[in-house]
Amino acid sequence: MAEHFDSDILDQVEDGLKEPDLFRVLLLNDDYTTQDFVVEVLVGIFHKQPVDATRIMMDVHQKGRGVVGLYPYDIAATKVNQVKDLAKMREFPLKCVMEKA
Ligand code: TYC
Repeated sequence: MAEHFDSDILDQVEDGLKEPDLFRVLLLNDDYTTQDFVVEVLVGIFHKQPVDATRIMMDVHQKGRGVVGLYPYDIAATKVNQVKDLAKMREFPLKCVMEKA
């Protein structure tokens, strides 16, 4: 009976329109990864404009970590893995992590 269900949950079941949970993807600073490589990652994997990529990279460089974007789980996990694979291939210790927003 409808009145026995939480109305938000009932609405979600009926219309199937629940927004996906979002995950923050963060880059961590280190002393060895080049600034150019971080900008390359932000442009190539996160589709940032070069001017925005440079600003984000400098923010991470100065503060130690920074949010790159908010994505549904599968997209966030794919981007974290792409950064990991590319950094390994280029022999940089760059770390990229995700956390529930
Ligand atoms: N700190 C690095 C350097 O000066 C640059 C850097 C920025 C590295 C952001 C990682 O997530 C990072 N070469």
